[in-house]
Amino acid sequence: PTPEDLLRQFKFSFLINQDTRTKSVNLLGTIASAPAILIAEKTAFDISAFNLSHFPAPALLPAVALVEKNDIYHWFLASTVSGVRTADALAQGGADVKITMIWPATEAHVRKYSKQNVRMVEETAEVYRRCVWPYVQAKREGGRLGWVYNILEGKAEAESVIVRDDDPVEGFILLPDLKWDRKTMASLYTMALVQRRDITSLRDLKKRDVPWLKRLQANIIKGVCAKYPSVEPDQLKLYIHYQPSYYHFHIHAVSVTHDGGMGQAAGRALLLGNVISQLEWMGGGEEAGFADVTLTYFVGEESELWQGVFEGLREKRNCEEAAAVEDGVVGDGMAA
Ligand code: M7G
Repeated sequence: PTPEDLLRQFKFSFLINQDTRTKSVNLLGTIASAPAILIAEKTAFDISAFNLSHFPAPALLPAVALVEKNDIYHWFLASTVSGVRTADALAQGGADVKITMIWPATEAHVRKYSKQNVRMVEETAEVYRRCVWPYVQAKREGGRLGWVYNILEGKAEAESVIVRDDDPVEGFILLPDLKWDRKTMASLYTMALVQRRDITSLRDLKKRDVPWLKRLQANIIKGVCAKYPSVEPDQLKLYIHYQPSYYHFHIHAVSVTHDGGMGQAAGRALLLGNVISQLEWMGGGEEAGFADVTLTYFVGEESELWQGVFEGLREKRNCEEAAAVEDGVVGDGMAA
């Protein structure tokens, strides 16, 4: 038999592994009674041969079903396979593509989703106060939090909410993240938006918030595990982004098996447990907190933060360093 014939004879026994990031499965089975392993991986979109202006050919998708819509964000499950034509077939696992539609998209969205170089930056407490805080404030006032307020006020995604606690101080709303297809448990991705509107990001957390953060941590874990009984507390990873894309404090609660790529990388994600411990052991009184420390992280060169703050600081530092070297050279010459 040809290798193709052998492949077709594969009899499936077990799924032995799954990778939600590479979208691959490792299957154990038999071919002609001998053990066989198949590693099946979805291929990357062919951006050369394919006419991308027609991808994913929405007009031609055999079936498409809206998962959720909030403000300018919409996400769908769809099928590119002609056999899957009905919403029922999609719901039964026939969807092979998840599509997020941002419409109407702003310039900032185009930048965020475009390929770009990435730079490490060091944000001191002073740089934060002087240069970054005005940017954060402008972002908060720029209407980018519409989708967050829709959720908090019950105007969007209300049916999907896992936990709703409306207490203005203690409260939070736990719900599936837009990134999750809501069916693959290995890539479970939820988020908790706090009711408080006075915390823009990690930078605003203080020692006095430790008890509140601990209660939040426990309640998020309890909420996810109650909703999805197959998940145990130590199978969840809780983290905070710095910088976040949206300046209303929120916590990500994700399956520990899911590889979240750059969004979980050092330089972007901080584990909630470590944040709490760092605050607890920080010197100073109750008002001490992350506003006082230097934070190192990465930013994209297309971001407003890079272009408006850090690129300029880098140029200034380079100039100062060049001047110092020059001074050094002149100094040495004179000494000789
Ligand atoms: P972030 O840390 O501010 O930035 O997280 P990131 O988007 O760069 O990760 C915001 C989180 O909110 C992300 O995980 C988004 O996928 C998620 N998210 C964004 N929007 C617009 C929505 C939405 O409308 N609904 C839900 N449920 N999640 C969203």
